Amino acid sequence: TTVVRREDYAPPAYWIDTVELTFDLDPAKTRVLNRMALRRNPAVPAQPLRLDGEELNLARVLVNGAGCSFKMDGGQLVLDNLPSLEEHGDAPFTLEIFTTCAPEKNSQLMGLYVSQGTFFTQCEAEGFRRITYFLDRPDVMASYTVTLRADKQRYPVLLSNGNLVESGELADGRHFAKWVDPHRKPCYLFALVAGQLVAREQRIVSRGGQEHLLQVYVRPGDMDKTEHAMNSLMASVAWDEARFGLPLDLERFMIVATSDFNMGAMENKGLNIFNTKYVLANSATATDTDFANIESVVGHEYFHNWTGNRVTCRDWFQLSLKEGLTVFRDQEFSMDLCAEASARAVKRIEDVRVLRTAQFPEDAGPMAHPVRPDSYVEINNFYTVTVYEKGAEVVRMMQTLVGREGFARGMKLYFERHDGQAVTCDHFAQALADANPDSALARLLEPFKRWYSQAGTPRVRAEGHYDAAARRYTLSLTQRCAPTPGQALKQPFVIPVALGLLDAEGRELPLAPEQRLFVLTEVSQSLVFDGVDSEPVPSLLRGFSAPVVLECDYSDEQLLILLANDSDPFNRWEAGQRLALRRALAAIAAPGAVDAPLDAAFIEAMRAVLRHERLDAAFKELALTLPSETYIAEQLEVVDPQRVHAVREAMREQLATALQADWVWAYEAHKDNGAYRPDPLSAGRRALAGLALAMLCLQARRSGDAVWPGKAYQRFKDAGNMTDRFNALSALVVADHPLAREALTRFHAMFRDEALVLDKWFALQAGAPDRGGNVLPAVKQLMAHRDFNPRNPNRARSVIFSYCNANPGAFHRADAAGYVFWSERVIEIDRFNPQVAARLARALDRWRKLAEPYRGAAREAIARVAAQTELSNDVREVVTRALS
Ligand code: B3K
Ligand code: ZN
Repeated sequence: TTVVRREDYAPPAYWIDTVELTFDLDPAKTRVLNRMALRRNPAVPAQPLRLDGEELNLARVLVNGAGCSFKMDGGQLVLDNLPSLEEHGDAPFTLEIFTTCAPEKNSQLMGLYVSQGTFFTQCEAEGFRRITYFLDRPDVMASYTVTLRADKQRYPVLLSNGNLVESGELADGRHFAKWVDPHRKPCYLFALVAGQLVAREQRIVSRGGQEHLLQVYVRPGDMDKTEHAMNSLMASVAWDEARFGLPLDLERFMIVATSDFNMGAMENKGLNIFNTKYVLANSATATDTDFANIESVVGHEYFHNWTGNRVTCRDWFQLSLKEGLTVFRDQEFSMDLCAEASARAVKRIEDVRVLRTAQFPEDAGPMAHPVRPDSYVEINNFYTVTVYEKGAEVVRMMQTLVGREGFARGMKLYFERHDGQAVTCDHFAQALADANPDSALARLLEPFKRWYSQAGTPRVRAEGHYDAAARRYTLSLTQRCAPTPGQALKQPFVIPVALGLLDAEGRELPLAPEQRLFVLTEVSQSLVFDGVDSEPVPSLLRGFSAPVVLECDYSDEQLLILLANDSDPFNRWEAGQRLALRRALAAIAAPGAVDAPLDAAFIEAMRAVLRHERLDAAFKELALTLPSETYIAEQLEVVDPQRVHAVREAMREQLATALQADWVWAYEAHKDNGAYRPDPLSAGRRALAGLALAMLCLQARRSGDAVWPGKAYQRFKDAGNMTDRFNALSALVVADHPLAREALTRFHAMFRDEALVLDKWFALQAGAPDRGGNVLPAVKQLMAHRDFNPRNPNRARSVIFSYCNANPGAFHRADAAGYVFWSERVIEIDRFNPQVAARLARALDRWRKLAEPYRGAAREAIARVAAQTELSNDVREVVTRALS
């Protein structure tokens, strides 16, 4: 294994100007002719040409049409006799390379592979080298012409990037299509698709009057699930034009769905390839969450067309240049599509919840890395929540520092300067600062960029002091950040703290605009507010203005004031989470058996939120959902996962029982039966009705009441959409009611031909609350089910990841059986799909925090994986870091 370091970056020794690819597609043996025009990069000392390749069979190499000598070195094809190496030999030259590969044997799903009889490609980050020998690095940008040849019956649709310029018949029932991409691009954005597909089409006219053809390609039976993806695509095109003045730069924009895909989707130029999970939806098969995810992933990939494709990354360390920025853009897009301000806030809370439950643990664990990493063994391991979600928060902080208009100005300058280039995160930050010379960002640019270079989640401690005689309130803020691998000491971060002050009645105190945003730049700073008549309650980090942990010794009374009154919906929700967390931590620390962790004041506060007349349903659902086990565990030095699970379950049962009548009201008042629309408002009503039903079934489990499980079963059968149906099914499964079995059987029978729905069926069972260790045996049974197939990433995730990564109460078993299962699956999956295996390997990242006997057993399980001689770089890097 070799470590790649950011500081070792060197520009390429050659440029590739044009690429002509010709494919003879055959699942067993595809022939690829790659004809390139190259020239030496005069800025770099003359040296041999080294082309990357992986699992290719090389047939022939021609330079300027003639045979030439070459050698192989660690997978690379090395040409040291090139004309341009001779003196004054800087003239362009052509290189033709003939190779073959075996797409049907490609189980890694990187490069060219076959899924259900259709050819697909995935090249990011380094998959293009599995298609042909190339300078497989993002700073080499070329113009592509692609000819696809294949059997016409089996592969009637032949797609690649750009525009179709020619197509026709060939001998022997074969046909061809020739595509020209008008834009230069790095090879990771190359794509081809060939198979039996149908397309939903939509013609649109952009603001500038240009016409475009939008297409969503799916398998013939799935046409009835493409409307939402197309609507999302049209909304994305309109939004990028309206908000950033960025138009669609292609005549044709295609999305193609495949059921075998390692991640969510891929932004290949003009030919996005998607996991079916993020394309296919109708009200009968997809939940509100699916609809929302499709909207944001379609948006995300579309927005990459500018942030990623027009301006790309110089090297893979700059990944967040495109990913952080594009996540920020898709989050803003989803928020801007919300008609109501309350729905925007709900989206923000959901995004922060992801950050805190997934990224904060990453930042505190063995895989912690800066938003711009300094080194990697396998780049695929660095498509992380840090690079994506924390990266998006870094961009959002910049917007906070320059304002929304200033940010739009900065984006404009960024494209003026860098369109068509491969650049670094510094270029982006510099453009934002230069476009806003009077802003705090311009003043603080260098220290601000520590967000890119320092890993770890800063903790900000806030302490308020009220001086009644002087009518003065002083707030002192202190920051610190724990060491992370390779970074013992940290410089202070630039932390924008949006804030407000409330009086004891919950009224907002008037503050000047500059007082509402404080930028913390030192280790410790104080803010003074004069003319304050009584001790205020500070509302800090409004809207989650920075990705930090805020420590503040609020009293319960203060939190109750914030929960009931804060004008900032995020902090209103946060106050409720703090109250719940405080109770959870107390019950975890208390000796003896878990006993009623919740007190009357908390329960009454929750009742007031649930019954509130003006709060909307989506917010109520979030506020009444307790912090996750993962989030609770992160607050502890030493974690006993069973104790955490027991406490949280006890809290849920208490809420279910104490608010029984309120849950009945909530269910009856929010279970609409009208036509389904996936808008945030009605989705919020369904979410609250779903939570209420789950609580009612949980309560029934304790009381032995049969009415609510019966109603849930009825609801399950009669539901007019998947959200309501699945929520009812889930309520029965989570309550472990005898009717759950029957409902599961029925559900499977109803959707036996809907792969994405079966994924839900598997995931629900593998993620169910553990009762006396019953989940692991159930998971093993699910793996023996005829519909289980570990080689399909969605299916593997729905069973194995739902258990190992998303069900801590069932996974962390005192008998270590969960860990043994995990190690077996990591080793097994690694043999055919290292990327998926490496994700699974991350399930034990936080093993050092575990109490015994979990800690020792987890360590052993990781060591067992590490002891394998035949491990991929992907898994090797994860387990090595976990043990170091
Ligand atoms: N850029 C791709 C991710 C590729 C992952 C490669 N291991 C999807 C996205 O972020 O939009
Ligand atoms: Zn992306």
